[in-house]
Amino acid sequence: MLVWGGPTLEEADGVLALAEADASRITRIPGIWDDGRSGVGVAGAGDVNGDGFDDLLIGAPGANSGQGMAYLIYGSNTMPATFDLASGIRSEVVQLQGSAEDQELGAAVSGAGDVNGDGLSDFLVGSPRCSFFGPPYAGRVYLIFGSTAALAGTDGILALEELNGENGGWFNGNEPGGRLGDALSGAGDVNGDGYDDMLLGEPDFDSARGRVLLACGTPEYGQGTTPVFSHASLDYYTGNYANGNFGKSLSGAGDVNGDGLDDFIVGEPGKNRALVFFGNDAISAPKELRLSLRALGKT
Ligand SMILES: [Ca+2]
Ligand SMILES: [Ca+2]
Ligand SMILES: [Ca+2]
Ligand SMILES: [Ca+2]
Repeated sequence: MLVWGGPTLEEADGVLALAEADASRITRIPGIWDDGRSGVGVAGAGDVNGDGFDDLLIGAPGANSGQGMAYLIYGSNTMPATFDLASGIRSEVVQLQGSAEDQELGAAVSGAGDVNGDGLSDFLVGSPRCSFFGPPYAGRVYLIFGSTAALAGTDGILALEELNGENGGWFNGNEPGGRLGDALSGAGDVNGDGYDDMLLGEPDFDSARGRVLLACGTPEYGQGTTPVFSHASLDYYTGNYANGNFGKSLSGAGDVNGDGLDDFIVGEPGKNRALVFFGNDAISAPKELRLSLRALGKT
């Protein structure tokens, strides 16, 4: 369901009745698969193809017997009252299809901002039950780079296992059961280098203490020859409390403290709290900045 912004969004009584709203106000986007749970993941993607219209992401993690599907829908000024996802594939829609290892693909989707500085928005799709280690599930996050060229073949399907490092790739979780990709967000530019950064949640890591990986943007994204992005070079933040599920929810926060660097917020619902992390221009030096909350004295 997509609701158009505007100065008269609400009716006179302050209620926008969805059943009565016409195409000038709302576009409905039904899922394709009966048990697809389409809409578990939803996000704005930014302008991925550079046509001036911002684009949309929808995840349907129950689709295809739980393997999951995700859809990139290109924005336009001719969105109908009801958008037919299936017939849009090939033209206005890219269907993002995982490999056999993927499970719950699309449980989280997010715009990433422009991580490689080419002026086009990039985006993230999570597969938190991805089972390349076998169950229990380590998870995987796909990063796909914006392009003015077609992301998919003529069938409209982007087979994610065929990403090649130039058009995108993936981060694999490195702990069985960690559920990397259960939550995802663009972070803005937390280290002030001009490239947008990304937050990858891994909430069941280490007895569900949880972890958040911060993947900093770099012009090297899109120049690679392998689709597997290094997990080892990422900064990360770990929770300290078993079942705290640090990283179950997270979001870029903009510049909360006005220092010119973007900040981010992470939920730790099992500990009944949220934490704000402030941007730091030293972030991205590998290893040394693998900060645990304990190391920061923030237990
Ligand atoms: Ca667009
Ligand atoms: Ca980009
Ligand atoms: Ca950055
Ligand atoms: Ca800040």
